[in-house]
Amino acid sequence: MLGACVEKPSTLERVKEDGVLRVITRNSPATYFQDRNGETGFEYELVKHFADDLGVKLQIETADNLDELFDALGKPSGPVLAAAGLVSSERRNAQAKFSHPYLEVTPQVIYRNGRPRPTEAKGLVGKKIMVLKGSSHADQLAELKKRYPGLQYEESDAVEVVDLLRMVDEGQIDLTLVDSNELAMNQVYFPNVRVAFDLGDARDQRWAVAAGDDNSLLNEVNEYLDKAQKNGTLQRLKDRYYGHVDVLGYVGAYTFAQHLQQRLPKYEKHFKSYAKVEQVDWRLLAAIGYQESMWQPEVTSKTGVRGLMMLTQRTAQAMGVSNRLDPKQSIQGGAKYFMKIKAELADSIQEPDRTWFALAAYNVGSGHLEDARTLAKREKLNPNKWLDVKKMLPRLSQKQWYRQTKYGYARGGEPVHFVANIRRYYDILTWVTQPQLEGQVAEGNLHVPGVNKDKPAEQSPPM
Ligand code: BLG
Repeated sequence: MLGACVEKPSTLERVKEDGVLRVITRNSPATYFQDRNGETGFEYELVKHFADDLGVKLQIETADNLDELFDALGKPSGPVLAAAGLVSSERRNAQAKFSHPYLEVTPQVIYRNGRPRPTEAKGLVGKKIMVLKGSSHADQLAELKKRYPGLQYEESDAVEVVDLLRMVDEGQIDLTLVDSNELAMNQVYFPNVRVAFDLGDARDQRWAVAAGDDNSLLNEVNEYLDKAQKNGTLQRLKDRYYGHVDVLGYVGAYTFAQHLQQRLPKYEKHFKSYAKVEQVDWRLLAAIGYQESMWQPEVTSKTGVRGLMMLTQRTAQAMGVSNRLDPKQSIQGGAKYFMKIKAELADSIQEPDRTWFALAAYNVGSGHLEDARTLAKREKLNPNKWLDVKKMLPRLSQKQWYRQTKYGYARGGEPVHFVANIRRYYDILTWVTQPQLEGQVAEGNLHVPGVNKDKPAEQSPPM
């Protein structure tokens, strides 16, 4: 009988034959959620790169809690890989085999600003604490309870990390435990949550295959993760999803969260209506407005530039703005000016760099930006790439360089920060706001991805 001597295909062979990689994850901002462009999230993007690398489609499935996730992974007809911010532990090693690490996270105790702040494990006793059921944080608390029998906590499978943070933010519970990356991403929604202290050492997140699985897929995963580490893919993802607290600082991140709730709703309709007129994403205009004035219509810079979108007198005149302090006019003028200078950029500059160049020109002027492009050419750098031109811009404030340029001295460092900050605000705004639907100009549509109402279908259609 021929069949008897044919070996069972390995998991990797099966994946390649089927042309589909079935991955189980969790629906949360730090893993997988839906935004304006459809499916997104740190785990999603990384695992999508991996599926592309294998040349197969990705099929995402979601589990409601971690116990369910490991159960599904163990089933013969189940998903073959788990990518869900998992940390290996002795208990889990019986259920799964873990990959090389891709992200280091620290468990953090979270409290509400203004309430008593515990600074060590002992301080958890007597507090109302909730964590995710089956999480590594629940394991940590179980371990601590041996030392502090008075410690009480609730494990819930009815909530997600965002719910836990909201409960702390609103004062329904005193404390929770989340990983540093989850806090980094969610800080912008919850202005009152703060880190009390790190509970234990940093730990590595890893993907997992079922314990009983052969090693074919795991080996492939490991090779891929090593490659993503070396070629910068991982770093780029980390920076996009978790880097904004590093860039803005904790104070900046919660200040932004506060302003998002208190200030943006007043101007959202203007951003949307002029974005529609100028055919630009309203959230990019809002990000410019935040960088310029923190959404304050009456500010004036040391150099006399004024208003929500910080127009110079000359720009205001050219754009037909009679009162720079009128937020509506300022947004209208800013939007129009931004699109005008963008349209005037050289055709050789492609998106997304084109947007970053236009932002730089908004801040430093098109002439100075052109000077920086010329310096880039002289240095054999690419004058059409933002990464290269931004290295040249700071030279415009050094005499040895600016005296060789057409337009001379400029505060060249400013547009570099300007663009970096706006990109950061724009990223955050795209996570926390709904896309603008055709013809719709609605106010106050802030939302938090990962909460149940946004839950995507259990089985996503193949892409
Ligand atoms: C920009 C103008 C550009 C102008 C450049 O200055 O203002 N942009 C706007 O008005 C929207 O038009 O280019 S030029 O016309 O080609 O010369 C250069 O002059 C504004 C910048 C200046 C900046 N903020 C928008 O980003 C600013 O105020 N910097 C000073 C900050 S402080 O006073 O040191 O705090």
